[in-house]
Amino acid sequence: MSGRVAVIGAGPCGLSQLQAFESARRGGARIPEIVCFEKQTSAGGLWNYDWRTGTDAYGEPIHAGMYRYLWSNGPKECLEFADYTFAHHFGQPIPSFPPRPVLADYVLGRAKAFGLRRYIETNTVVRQVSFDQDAGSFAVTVRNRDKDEQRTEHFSHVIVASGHFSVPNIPHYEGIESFPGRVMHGHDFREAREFKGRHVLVVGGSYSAEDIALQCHKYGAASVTISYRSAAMGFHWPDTVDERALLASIDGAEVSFSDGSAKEFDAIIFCTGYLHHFPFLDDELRLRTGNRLYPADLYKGIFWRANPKLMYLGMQDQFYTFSMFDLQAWYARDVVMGRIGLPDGAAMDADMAAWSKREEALPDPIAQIDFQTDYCKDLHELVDYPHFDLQLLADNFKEWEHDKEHDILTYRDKAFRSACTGVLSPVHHTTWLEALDDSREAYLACG
Ligand code: FAD
Ligand code: NA7
Repeated sequence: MSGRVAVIGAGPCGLSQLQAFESARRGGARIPEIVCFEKQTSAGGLWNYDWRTGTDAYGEPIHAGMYRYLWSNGPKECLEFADYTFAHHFGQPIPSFPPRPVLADYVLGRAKAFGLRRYIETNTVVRQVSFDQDAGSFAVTVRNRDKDEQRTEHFSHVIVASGHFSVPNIPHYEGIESFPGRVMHGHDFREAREFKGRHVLVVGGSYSAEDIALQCHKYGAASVTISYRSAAMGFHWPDTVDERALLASIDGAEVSFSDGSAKEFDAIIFCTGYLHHFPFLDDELRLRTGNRLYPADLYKGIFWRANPKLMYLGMQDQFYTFSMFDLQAWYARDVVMGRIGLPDGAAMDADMAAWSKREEALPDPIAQIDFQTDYCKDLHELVDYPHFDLQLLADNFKEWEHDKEHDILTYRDKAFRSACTGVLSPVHHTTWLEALDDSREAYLACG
């Protein structure tokens, strides 16, 4: 078929998109020409560990934000590829909460098995995307950093898969200039041992705050205080970890909180989330949203309402990750290839309004899980992505939530059942709290 598709980013979302087209090709379909531009030197997105912070060797902002000793914060059974299972990739059953190198190996393993590399131009940054109304196509300007060359190419469709957990949101607090210790955002956190014996303040009340606090505790911080804006996470923290209301001001090493308490700290780590940041998109193409389950202006959570030839993947807040990305990618592919038609504007608006209204009324994480499950089911209905048990997957998420509430230090020691194979995973040979080696070899070694 005719058409030319640009995919921006070869992280998990971009790779899902390439996988979707490749699987159609292997099924005998004629697919459009696909070019995936990736600014890093290899695919993998955030799952690539980078020791650097700030800027990279070419002066570009570092994309990577994962740290050493990061283990999956959800069961792997909740992100398994239905067309490439963990059992298939590793050739052995593996436990439910793998460390980063193991998940990176899995994501890149599927890409290798399906030969996706051929679609990707690495070390190439997308600088500008504009839509030419008269030509009905996109002009995409990229810089190949190896060659130090800029060029513009034209595409019928653009799929933005550049992620939204990479550009940190960093608030200002009065007096912070006077703080004598380390101040950083979680995006630059790499090594928990840096905080051994230290008193650490973590600002934020979500996944990053939770996990960075746990990492600091695990690797020997003297104390960790988590300062929240809206609500305490309320887990049963170990004795050296506590939660307090939002910080109000900073005076030297002393931080005052809005509940009237104060404490001295050695370091402040902002875990205050990320910005959806697309400096390479023209204004009329740019998604503007916070981190939410149903971002506005995206029909089916994918298609830019004002111009559906532009698509976004993975822009939602995420319970579901890789499996949702696959479903989005399959759906986007089928629209590009004319297998699925888009309805008229009014029908798109009505559909988006219904999802948004439902999102606004969600009372708690369990309802949020059901919402994202239904979203995935809605996508799955129309595409030929292999069957997997989305209801079991939702049940896994809910069990995981309960495990965390029961004991935040042991939730990663639990085992879950695969929604693809039905098989219960083994329990890991070492508890998460005692496992200090996050290498693939250590993780895969038998007990
Ligand atoms: P990314 O992984 O961010 O990939 C985007 C890609 O686009 C990158 O390779 C980047 O280099 C490229 N790119 C960006 N801009 C350009 C440009 N202008 N030109 C060319 N290329 C560009 N998810 C889980 O499922 N489990 C976890 O345990 C988990 N832990 C996390 C921990 C941290 C600290 C963070 C930040 C996120 C975590 N996530 C986790 C969520 C994570 O975002 C997803 O798993 C996944 O990486 C999202 O994939 P993506 O492709 O959308 O984005
Ligand atoms: P999230 O989930 O977007 O959460 C951001 C948190 O930061 C959230 O609790 C916010 O509070 C808090 N926040 C935002 N701005 C401020 C200010 N100004 N002051 C205090 N607190 C603030 O991002 P995460 O980094 O936790 O998680 C993103 C991904 O990384 C996730 O997928 C994980 O798997 C890893 P709020 O609750 O809105 O009041």
